[in-house]
Amino acid sequence: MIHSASVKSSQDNQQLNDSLVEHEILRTNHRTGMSVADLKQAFLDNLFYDQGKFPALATQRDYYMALAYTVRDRLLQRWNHTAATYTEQGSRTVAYFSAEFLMGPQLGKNLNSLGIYNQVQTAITELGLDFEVMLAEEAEPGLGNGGLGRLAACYLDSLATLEIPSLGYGIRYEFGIFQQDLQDGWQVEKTDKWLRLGNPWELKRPEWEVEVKFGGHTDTYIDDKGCYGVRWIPDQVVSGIPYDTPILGYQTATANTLRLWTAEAPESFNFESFNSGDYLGAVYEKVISENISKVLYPNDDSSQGKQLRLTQQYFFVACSLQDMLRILLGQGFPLEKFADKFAVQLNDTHPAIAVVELMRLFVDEHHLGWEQAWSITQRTFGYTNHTLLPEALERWPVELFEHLLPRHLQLIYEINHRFIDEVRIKFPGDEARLTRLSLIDETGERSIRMAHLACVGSHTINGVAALHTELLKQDVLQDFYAMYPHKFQNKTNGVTPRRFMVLSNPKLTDLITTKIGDQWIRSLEQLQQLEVFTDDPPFQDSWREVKLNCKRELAVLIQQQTGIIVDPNSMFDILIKRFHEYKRQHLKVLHIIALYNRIKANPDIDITPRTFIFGGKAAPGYWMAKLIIKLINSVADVVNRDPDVRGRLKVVFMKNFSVKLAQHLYPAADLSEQISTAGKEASGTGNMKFALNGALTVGTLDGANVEIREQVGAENFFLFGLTTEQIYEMRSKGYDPQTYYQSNPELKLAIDRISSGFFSSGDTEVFKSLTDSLLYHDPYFLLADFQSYLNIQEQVDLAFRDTARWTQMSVLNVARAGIFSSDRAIQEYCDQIWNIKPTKVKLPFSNSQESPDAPTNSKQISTAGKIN
Ligand code: 26Q
Repeated sequence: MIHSASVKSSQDNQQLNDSLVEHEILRTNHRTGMSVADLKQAFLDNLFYDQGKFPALATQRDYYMALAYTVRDRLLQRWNHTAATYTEQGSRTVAYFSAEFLMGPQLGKNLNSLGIYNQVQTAITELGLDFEVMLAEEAEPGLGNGGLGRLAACYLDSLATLEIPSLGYGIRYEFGIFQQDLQDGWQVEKTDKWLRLGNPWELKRPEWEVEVKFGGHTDTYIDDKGCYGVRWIPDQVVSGIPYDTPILGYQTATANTLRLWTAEAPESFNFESFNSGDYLGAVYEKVISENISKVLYPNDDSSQGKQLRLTQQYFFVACSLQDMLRILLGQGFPLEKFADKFAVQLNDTHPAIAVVELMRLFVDEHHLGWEQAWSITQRTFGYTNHTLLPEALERWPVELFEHLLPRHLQLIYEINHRFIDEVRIKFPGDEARLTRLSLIDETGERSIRMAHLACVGSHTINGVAALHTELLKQDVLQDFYAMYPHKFQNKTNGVTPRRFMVLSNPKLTDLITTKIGDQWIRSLEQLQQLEVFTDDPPFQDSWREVKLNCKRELAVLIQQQTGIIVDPNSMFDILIKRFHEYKRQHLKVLHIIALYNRIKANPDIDITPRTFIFGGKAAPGYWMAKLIIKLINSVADVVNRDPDVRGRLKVVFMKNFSVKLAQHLYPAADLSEQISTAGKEASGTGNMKFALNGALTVGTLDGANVEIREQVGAENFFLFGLTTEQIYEMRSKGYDPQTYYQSNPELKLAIDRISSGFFSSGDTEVFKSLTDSLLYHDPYFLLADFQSYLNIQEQVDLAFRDTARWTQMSVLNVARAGIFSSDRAIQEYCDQIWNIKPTKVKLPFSNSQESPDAPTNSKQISTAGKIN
């Protein structure tokens, strides 16, 4: 849609342009009007003409689609004007390259952005239909694993809201993250067929198809000017077809684009096979091509050099860079202006091959000299690192590269050669350093270190929380820090308040807005103004009432989904995130077992009632993570049924954690569990979502927890556990978990109860690998942190019983967490990494024709519908 030749030609055609404006004005009421009457009319129109249904035949799906198209028309209007503005002004543009975008449901979000949530709710209700059911009908696009993918989505929201021209580039996976089911307490995976019933939010743009080469070999030649060149003769060509989704800013006219690529066989696919009568062979080729964008890899921690994964990465990067060249040249810019037109951000190393592909495009296809090409390339890219786990650093076998991307391997060797020369000049005679820094890992199977490629090819390298960035500098990337200290920056993550407060917690939103107005939604630091109400009793009452309401709604959902009845007056203690040993969900389980054991030892013990809620997926191949899920469900079965407990403890596992489900969980939390081993969690973003919804955090000094604690004040944060330094020290001195096990009776009893089969109907085998790992290795220091965790949880219990104090702390958490807005983060990226300013988009006329009685703020009643 942006900057195409057809836009150009229609610009030239003044007559058509004038008619379009006139047409738009005439059609406004029918097609893009915002009043309840217009919305009703549009909905019925879409039901009739788009779905081809009259009401008696229409299904819930038809209603959802008709409503989605109604909303989409209003988005398209803004999208078209945004595209026209950017084309006209040749705006500098951010291209956010990410293998994952975890967008969440679009309907409610877009209604809020347009400011017509209430009008649409009224329109639908007046038509005698159920708006909540329509919201629940939407299949979530689960095109991401967790934090990194959701961060990309929050950043797109902020980019549009801050009116920054931007494109998100990624892959349109046919199957997103698997759907998680439970069978006998074990996770089972089901494919995520999110596209089965159609996706009303995307537009296919076949006219911008591109071709991507794979495999084959290279050749050299001398051109007619006598210049040496390299040609890549691939053995496979695949088509990339873009699908665009508009990303509307919060109550702005800016609608940016998320452009996701689908792989198809080219039109002329395997002509020879066809002609030689090998019809099935030709179809087989087609199937192979289409596999590329078939499925999202469901692991978020380890990179086991899988060819299809590298193929996916190169595929979307090659498509996106070609697309950007089309835009650049189409707007009349010379190639040399690439880095002035675009700032590309690499979301981890998944798109890092872009550094090499851009060099290939410049040098091989557009015949720039190496130095000039390299200078543009380095000025183009910024690289964000999201991990401290050594096993998560991407490496690809040289052999795989040779086979899949032979020309890129040559270019990597050349980049490496020049880089190593640079290192030699800076650190003469330091051969060990060269080995450490090289883009090629020569130990064992030779492989390409993608993080090194990203560091060398980028102007800026950033971590995602202050501690993480320090650890990158001192540890994971220390040699690069020595080489390029000026490249390193910190950009602490942020989350969008539009989805994680306004949309998901409308009652809290209203309460805040009645006190401080609604500007905080775009300027989250204004939440500070709440501080003056912290100790105001009526305000405290309202605050508690909002939280209790959210907990009641969640209790309903929990009962619907699990059959478990929970008490909304108990403390809602929530741990939701991907399952990983470093995140220590099993430390939480040890805590629960310890409390349970106390009850068993003394059934009349005075104990603060708690509802423990877990959620999250385990990578299908990660045995220990799946075993921890099974353990949670096993403990839940015993604790929830034991009459001695008298309902004072309840353990709930909510299956299939997703953005949709998350929106019901953050608002209902009293306590946010952020208990990773210090030095392991890069940042965390759930921690921010909880704090902004008034939950208090129990956490280690890890990732952004450190900054959350600084912001909200140590007295309003429940800190426990070893620091990163203490962990490093213990590890180097030789850590023995046995000393803790033997000397701590509560710890010993908790582990023994698991080993003894107490939670597994006498089966002493099922959890053996888990207890053995804790007793003999404990790589994540659960045993070392256990007592500290129990102690702080006693403080949590006490604090919760003092409702006034708890409420005060809760308000202060919200009031002081404004800095964790993704708007703040994106503003920092714009100022300090991308050097980009907003481009204002104006609609040519005002079309806000709400009926006078319709409120314009975004407000809603929350859903208690189906989640899965
Ligand atoms: C790599 C190679 C092959 C297959 C999959 C992958 C892969 C996919 C996803 C590796 C990692 C991921 C995702 C990582 C992730 O989500 N990291 C989290 O990023 C958040 C946003 O910055 C942080 O808050 C979290 O701390 C970090 O764990």
